[in-house]
Amino acid sequence: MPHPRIAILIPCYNEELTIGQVVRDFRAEVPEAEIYVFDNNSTDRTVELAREAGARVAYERRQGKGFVVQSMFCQVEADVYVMVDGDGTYPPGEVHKLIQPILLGEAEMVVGSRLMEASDSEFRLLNKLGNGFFLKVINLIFKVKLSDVLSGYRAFSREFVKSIPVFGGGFETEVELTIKALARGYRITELPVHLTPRPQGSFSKIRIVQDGFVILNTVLTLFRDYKPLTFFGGMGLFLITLGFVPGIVVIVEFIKTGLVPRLPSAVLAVGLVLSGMLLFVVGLVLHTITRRFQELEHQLKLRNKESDLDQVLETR
Ligand SMILES: Nc1nc2c(ncn2[C@@H]2O[C@H](COP(=O)(O)OP(=O)(O)OP(=O)(O)O)[C@@H](O)[C@H]2O)c(=O)[nH]1
Ligand SMILES: [Mg+2]
Repeated sequence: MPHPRIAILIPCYNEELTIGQVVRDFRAEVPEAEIYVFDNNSTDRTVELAREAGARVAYERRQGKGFVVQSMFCQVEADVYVMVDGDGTYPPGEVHKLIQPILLGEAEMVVGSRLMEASDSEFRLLNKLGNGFFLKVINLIFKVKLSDVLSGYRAFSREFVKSIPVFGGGFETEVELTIKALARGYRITELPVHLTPRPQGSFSKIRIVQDGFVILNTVLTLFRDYKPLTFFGGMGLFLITLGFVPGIVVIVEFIKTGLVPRLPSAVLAVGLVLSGMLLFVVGLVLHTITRRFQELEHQLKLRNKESDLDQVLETR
């Protein structure tokens, strides 16, 4: 890319204490970039200070970081996108490192990981525990080795931004981006960044328990949608195995005596095995449908790439 258009996207909700400095820092780091602050009904001076610092301000009325991400991805036109929090906790100096793999075409999403060995982040304990839990679950389900799935400091390629469907309205947006990227085979690169705490008087918008449950729900829903055979098949196998506990006794007795004296055990075993098989079949059917959709999506992607290329050639 000779002159890539870079957009810095900052979702903001009441960040008057830090937003001015964040905008100025990014302006200094990447003078050629367009900086967008997406305000979400802030009741303080966030908008005013962001404008003063030279950012373009856009508004989103639906409250929640995820809704903001949806409109940012939809409205902003650029070649490289950087998303960062407005709370000044992520280092602006690392932006070049984050953009580089996108410019080189080596990744579609680059995540500033706060938890890699090289990063020396100051984390609140509950955030760290929550992050660790979701990380383990996602790494296990998708067989990857990510180190941070909730980071808010990321760079994306245009292709990624314009093709990834995000629906989550709140703080689940980060896991959604990560899981959907994995499910679509996009390349994710993680680079270490140091997280610093919010300054005195600046308040976190995350409600640990409530948002934790929303994130958990999102992970489970996406697990069901993208890995249906593992999801339903796993539950099915569990029920079938459970059915064998009363079942074995009944079978052994039947072989020895030719009788089934423990009728309740026999009924329970049959019920469990049948339910398990049903779940397994549901998994199989959904797996086939998901695969077909993945193929379709792949073909659409190829078509889009071809027409983009045609456009480039025409404009030349
Ligand atoms: N537009 C918009 N931005 C939001 C909303 N909630 C949070 N944000 C922004 O999203 C970014 C991340 O929110 P934070 O509260 O910092 O969440 P966090 O980074 O997970 O937690 P801490 O940094 O530990 O407080 C910040 O820039 C917030 O201003 C919202 O409802 N709307
Ligand atoms: Mg933050």
